[in-house]
Amino acid sequence: MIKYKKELDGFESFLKNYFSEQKFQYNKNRNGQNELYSAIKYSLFSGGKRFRPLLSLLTGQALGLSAYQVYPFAASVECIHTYSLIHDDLPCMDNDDFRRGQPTNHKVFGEDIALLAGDALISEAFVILSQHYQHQPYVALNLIQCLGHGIGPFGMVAGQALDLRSRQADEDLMKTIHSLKTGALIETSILGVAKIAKASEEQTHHLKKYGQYLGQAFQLADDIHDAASASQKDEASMLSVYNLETVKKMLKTVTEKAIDSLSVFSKNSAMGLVDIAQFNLNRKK
Ligand code: GRG
Repeated sequence: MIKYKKELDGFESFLKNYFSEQKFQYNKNRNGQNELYSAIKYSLFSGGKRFRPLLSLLTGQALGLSAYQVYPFAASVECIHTYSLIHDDLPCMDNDDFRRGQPTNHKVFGEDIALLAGDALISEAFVILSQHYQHQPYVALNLIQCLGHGIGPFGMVAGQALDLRSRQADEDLMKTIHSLKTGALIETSILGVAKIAKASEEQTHHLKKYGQYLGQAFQLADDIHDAASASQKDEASMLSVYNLETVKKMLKTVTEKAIDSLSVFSKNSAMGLVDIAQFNLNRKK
């Protein structure tokens, strides 16, 4: 999203700095450790869109936060997203050889190191939160709980488990799978920022609705993209229930609903959240 280059560049610098700190410099004599750090960086810096971090930053703009207040949370979300992709690609899950046009993490580093790189990214996400928000312990605790809830047995991981065991899901089950597997982290990217900003109940309620619709829209855009690129996998897709035209209409409708949920915010403050919803509507990757 070229309009938000400044925001994305700022985030990229934060993430790069964090993962190039002394503690991530490896000792050349320690084989496993240097492979682990390389595997982490390989997937973290391999051309992801940074959709969720940008979403967090734009939520911050809607709530009057500076980018610096949001970077650490956005970084922790991107660590989690990256772990989920590394693990999802493993042979015991989706068994993919390529991601973002490059060999998957386990193809380069082996299954053992890829698994550990994912594990390490989960831990690091929580270290980032506790470290960067320690001057506001209540906020830090809220963020840790919010992220843990969004990605755990009541969120993303539950969605993955359901997806693995529901090969011919009906529409209702598919919506549940998508709202957990894809939607929960998208919603968390927004709700965590509401916690940093100590947003009002009313603001949080509307942001939650926006996040739920945007999560649905993101997954529909993903299904459409997979169909167009013939990369459809053995995963729940709305295209197994509806034809392409219908799924495109559904995407447009939920995008409009997402945007309508922002009515409590001024046009100016909500502009970024409207833009990112529209970006998703038209995205090609
Ligand atoms: C807990 C192992 C585990 C998995 C969680 C996220 C996930 C579930 C699986 C990934 C499979 C997948 C492709 C889901 C559809 C939605 C999605 C997360 C797409 C990829 O996200 P993008 O488009 O990726 O933001 P980039 O490459 O831009 O970072």
